[in-house]
Parts: sequence; C-alpha cells; structure tokens
Amino acid sequence: MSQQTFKNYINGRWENGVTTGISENPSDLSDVVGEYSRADASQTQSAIRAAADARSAWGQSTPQRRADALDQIGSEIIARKDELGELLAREEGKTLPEAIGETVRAGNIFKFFAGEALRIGGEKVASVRPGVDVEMSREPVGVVGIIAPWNFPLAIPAWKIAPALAYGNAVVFKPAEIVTACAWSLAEIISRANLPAGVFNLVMGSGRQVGQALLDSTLVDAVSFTGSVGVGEQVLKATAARRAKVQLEMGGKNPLVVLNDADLEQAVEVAVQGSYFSTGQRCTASSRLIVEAGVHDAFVSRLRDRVKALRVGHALKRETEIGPVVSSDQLAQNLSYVELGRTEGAEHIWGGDVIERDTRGHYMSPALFLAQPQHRIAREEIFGPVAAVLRADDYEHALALANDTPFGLCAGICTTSLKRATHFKRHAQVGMVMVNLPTAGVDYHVPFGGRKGSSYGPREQGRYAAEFYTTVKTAYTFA
Ligand code: TXE
Repeated sequence: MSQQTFKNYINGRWENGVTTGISENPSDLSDVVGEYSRADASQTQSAIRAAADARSAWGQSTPQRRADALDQIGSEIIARKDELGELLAREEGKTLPEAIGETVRAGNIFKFFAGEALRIGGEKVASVRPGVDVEMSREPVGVVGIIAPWNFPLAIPAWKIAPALAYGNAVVFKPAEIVTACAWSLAEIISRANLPAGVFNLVMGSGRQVGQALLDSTLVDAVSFTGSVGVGEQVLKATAARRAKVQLEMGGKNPLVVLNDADLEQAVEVAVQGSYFSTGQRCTASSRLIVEAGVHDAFVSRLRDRVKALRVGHALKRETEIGPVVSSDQLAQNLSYVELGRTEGAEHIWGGDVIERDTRGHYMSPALFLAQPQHRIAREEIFGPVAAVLRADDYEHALALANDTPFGLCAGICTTSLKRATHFKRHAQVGMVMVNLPTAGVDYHVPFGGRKGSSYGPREQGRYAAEFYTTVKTAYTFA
C-alpha cells in the first residue's frame, strides 16, 4: 500500500484532524505505513454529538437492517484477509499468519453479531398480581465510547464495535495511535455498510485529548476500554463519577502450570506458543510458567533449546516465528524488565537482548528466567517476549502460586490427570482456564474476560456481550 493520510470519520464524513501523526512499521523503521489525522477534544465532541443524534434512529432500526450491515462488514473483512492481514503485520509487527488469523477472526466476529442482532430476545413472566403481564426486554444503551489498544488492531475493535452496533448503539471509536492504518481500514469498510450518518465514528488522537473527551462527555452512555492498568483506573474513576456504564480489560500475569504427569513435549509447545508468540504482546500470554519439581529441570532444558531456536525477524518474512516488538517504548519497557530480573536475582537462562536484522526494527530475543514468586518480573505484566519459570513443590503449591497474583484473566495447566485438571478448572481464580492448551488463543463466540485486577464489568464477546451493550427494561401491563 502506498503512503496515504488516514482521516477521521465523523458524522458520515472523512475529516482532517488538527495535527498529523505517522504510523511506522516496527519491522522496518524506514517504511512509513501512513500518515494519520489527529483529532482534538473539540472534534471528538462533534463525533459524540453526531452519535447522540443518530442513536435513536439506529436503536429503532430493524434487526434485519443491522444484521445485513454487520454481515456485509464481516464478509468484506474475510474476503480481504490477505491484504488486511499484510497491513496488520506491517503496522503492528505480528507475523503474517498471525495477522491473517486475526483478520479472519475480526470478520467472524461481525458475522456472529449479525446473527445476534436477529436473536435479541426478551422474557415474559407471570405477575404476582392478577391480570398483570410482566415483560423484560433489552434496549440499546445509547452512545458507546470504544477505547482500544494496539495489540489486536482489528480483533479488539471488532469485538467491541460489532456488538455495540448489533444491539442498536451508536459508536465513537478511538484506536491506539500506533495502529491507525488498521483502524482506518476497518472504519472505511464500516463506512460503506449503509449505516445512517453518525452511527459509527472514528476519532484518532491522543488518550489525553480524544480518550479523555469520551470519558468526560455526559452524552457517552457507556465506555468499553482495553489497555493498561493505569489508564483503566482513570477510565473507571471518570466514568463512575458520572455514572456511565463501563467495561475494562487490563491484562494479566497468566500462569501456566506444568505437572509431573504432563506430556512434556506438548507442555513445552504450549509454553512457547503462550509465552512468546505474537511477541508476548497478548493480555492472555503465559508469562509465569509454574513447573512441578519432578519435571522442572527437564522442562527448562527443553524450553531453553526451543526458545533459542525461535526465529525472530521481519513480520512479513515467511520463516519468521516471532515478529518485532511494537514500538521503541514497549522495547524499552521489556528491556528494563530484563535488567530488573537480573538485578533482583532471577536466574537468566536465555535472551532478552536487542538484536539486529536486515532492516532496522524493534527486535529482541525472547527471554527466559528462573524466578522467585516475589520477583517483579514474576508479578507485573511486561507485555513482551519474557517468561519466568517458578518451581512448585507439588500440585497444591502450583495452584497457590497460580492464584498468587493481583490479576485473574487466564490460567492454564498441562496434565494428563483428569482429577487435577478438574480441580484446577474449579479453583483457578480467573475468567478463563485452559487444559493442555496455551493461555492465549480463544474462540470468538464465547465470553472473554477476567477477575480481580484484570477486568471490570460484564464480559466481552459471545452472547454475554449483551449484558454490556444493552439495558434491561421491565414492563407491566394490566389488561
Ligand atoms: O496502553 P494505554 P499502551 C499494557 C502493556 C503496555 C502498556 C502501555 O503493559 O506496555 O499497557 O500500552 C488510550 N483517557 N497494555 O500505551 O496507554 C490510548 O490512547 C482515555 C495491556 O498502548 O493504556 C489507547 O487507545 N484513554 C493491554 C488505549 O487507551 C486513554 C493492551 C490504551 O492505551 C488515556 C495494551 C486517557 N487518559 C497495552 N490515556 C492488554 N493487556 O490487553 C491513554 N488512553
């Protein structure tokens, strides 16, 4: 794709912002993906007003119309998976197969919610009073502000925008600034889906201006946010102060438990995939590998060999298994945690170095440490290709370590024992549990979300998304 300026989409028109920004290719910093228009708070307010004006007509549109629009969007995304996947890999740095997979997922999410638009139902129950009918129905919430991160530039916006539109809400979408080409491409597809002007708006710009305007506007009825813990807390405070509905997804420090009875080869593959693929930039990444004493040394030795052999490189090269880190800020954060791991006494096994490739990019070798539970590298979300192994005396100790975290998004276990797997599924304090599967990599049609410090508010995805994107009305009729 040649270089172009990506504009904001406000009230059915493409608009320039007040300044411009540049989107770079993290695999090759000489490759500018595009220039984008950065909006300010006042342009964001225009988008919010447009959404507020459009919400009622869209909320009353037929489910068929909404289903048709979402189906068209999903079909186009899937039909263009190779081109959009390439753009995604170029802009975010995940490998081409990962990026194409994400693109198809985004398309499937729109198609899933096309079906859900037709399935919006209610309930009728007997009243406790004679001659009275009671009905419960779901109505749109109104204007939804969507604040998205960079790590899934198509799938995360899709799993917020699709249910918002399916259930009849108007949307103001603010993407992360480093993935604006992907955001614009998605918006461009949505702009041709025959939605009334104002129902869907794209506003690109800083969190401080665009994001904050969404949080503060009394016209925004609900905010769905995915990103860091710190910003999530600000989102929560601002929305709670004006009693807006809010949903937060803020990451994790997900454990993968490997028991003595595990299939070791499978466990190593599960760990490599969960810890390092997508450059570790997944909220569901397994960054704590909790290994039972009997297999600890064998597991670490096999994992080290496997990690050493991982091919880090340009996201668009066929042989690449791990793409670059997304940005210089994220690379600096990863390297500072590698340094911290060393200084706080974790045993460095492999990697964590800046590496050079043919093109200048944010490349680092995947890092592996043996850590203690109190080490910060074993407690804080790093969001890069860095994993810490913790030794567990037995299963009970492993479970206690798995739950010893302020986060609670996902937890995995590798075992051949049905008894242990079942116990773990019951007692892991998380929103999602995996048995003999990587912690990262979930289906698109079932709920996604966590407990404790990872998430707040109703679940995302699947039919459970209705909890957030609708509000319930109870109607009484005496006849
Ligand atoms: O996140 P931010 P960033 C974590 C990960 C990463 C760190 C920073 O550790 O290293 O966060 O990433 C918008 N009001 N995760 O900088 O800042 C911002 O513009 C309203 C984990 O990308 O939280 C962007 O659109 N909005 C996570 C979005 O919030 C604001 C995925 C997220 O940005 C705002 C991504 C404000 N005051 C990062 N400030 C996961 N685990 O899934 C910023 N934003």
